[in-house]
Amino acid sequence: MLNVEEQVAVLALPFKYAPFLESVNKRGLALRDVVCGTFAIGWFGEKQDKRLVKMQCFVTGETVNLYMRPIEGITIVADMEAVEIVEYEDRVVIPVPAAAGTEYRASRQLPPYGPRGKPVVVTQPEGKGFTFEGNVVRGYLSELFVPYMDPSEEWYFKTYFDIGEYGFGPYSSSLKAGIDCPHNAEYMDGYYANGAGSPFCCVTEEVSLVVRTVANSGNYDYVFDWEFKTSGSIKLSAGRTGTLEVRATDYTNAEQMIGDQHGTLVAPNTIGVFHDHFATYHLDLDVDGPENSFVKANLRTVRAEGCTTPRKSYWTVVSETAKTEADARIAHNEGPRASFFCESRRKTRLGNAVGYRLIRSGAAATALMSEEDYPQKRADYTKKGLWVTPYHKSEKWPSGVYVDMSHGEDNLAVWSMRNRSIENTDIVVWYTIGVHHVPSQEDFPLMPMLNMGFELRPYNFFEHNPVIGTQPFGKH
Ligand SMILES: [Cu+2]
Repeated sequence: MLNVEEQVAVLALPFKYAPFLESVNKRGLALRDVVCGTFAIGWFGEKQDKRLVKMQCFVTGETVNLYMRPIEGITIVADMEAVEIVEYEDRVVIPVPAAAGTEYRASRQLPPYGPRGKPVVVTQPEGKGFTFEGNVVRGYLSELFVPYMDPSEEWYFKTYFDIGEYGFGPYSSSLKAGIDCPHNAEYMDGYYANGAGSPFCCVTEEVSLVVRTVANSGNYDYVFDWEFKTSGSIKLSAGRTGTLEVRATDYTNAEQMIGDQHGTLVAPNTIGVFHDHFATYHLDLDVDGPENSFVKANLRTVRAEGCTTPRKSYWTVVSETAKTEADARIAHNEGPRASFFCESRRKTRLGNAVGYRLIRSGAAATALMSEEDYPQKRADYTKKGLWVTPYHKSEKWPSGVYVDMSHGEDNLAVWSMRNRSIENTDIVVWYTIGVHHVPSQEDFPLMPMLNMGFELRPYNFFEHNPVIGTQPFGKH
């Protein structure tokens, strides 16, 4: 992992490096307006004996939206141990996109303004309806793989493992009442090595209970919600907002762009590059105790032969309990299937196995890079949407422990090759929600929030609908 301190140390290097100063000068930019960022270099088959990182620089000047103003065409490689630039190339000069139109702060917008929203007030006249009492579910977001689809010199390596390479903890945002969470929310502090604690998690009631954290991953802001409903359902969502990662270009109109493209023209001289978001959740669900099994509820069409009615067909559920890991590696496009669920050996009074099911949402993209491509090897678990492993305390992060410059030798797909038994044991479900992001002009200069998620829902867990019998609001 790249820690904050070592990234800060190498980020000072370009400003003392003569060839870079010359590149800035050549482009007619003011050095005081230039800021740089560090980018994990990945692994592309080469032998590595140094901890290297690449840098890309941006121009601020009249805007705070520096991500919309990349300085293109320059490759800077730094050695993080030696804290020195070890490779530098200024390959091509491409215009830096203009600052005009990139401002997103409400206070800096100019007329004509859009319609004004009416105030919304959330009140709980009788106080909060919850108390904190230990853990409910052991689950967390374990990796976020974001590969970009531009194979050019300055972009090919941009295949981020946001959690394994950078971590989300150090980049968690302090949450502000009324902006990040409603006014009735309660906050919890987070603590990280090498970082000061700050409110990083809020809990709020909006009929259901929502636990929210926000992380800034470079240009992206991610909003992670766990919504606990009174029905026993848990909705997990990963919202994305912030700014696109854009590439500067000579193009000023989409009609000039012909041939194989790697993005959408979202502003003059600005291409929003195609990419994916694969968010992998580690879900250690203990449904009525740790010993669970994973069941696939497959739907099968049956021809209604020999029936006395005119119907020709119907579908039915053919359940299949996964015995080993291989039985539970599931691609998102496999089906048709009613659901997957984890069940315990305990039964309801009616004799159904007690369980929780996982309901997929529309965010079911799977990796489209070829299997021999290096970023894909490092994240080959993204070829499947769901994996089940027996719980093992060292298997926490699906892309491995040492993700920066990893070769894909220690990851979920590798562990799962042992094909261990997963029946009636403490199992972990690894579920990946995926989106292929084809940017559009609405994503500029700041993207509206896009949510992707899934739901964990009781499946014969209760004897009947648990909401029946709860008192309506305000009734005593
Ligand atoms: Cu995106």
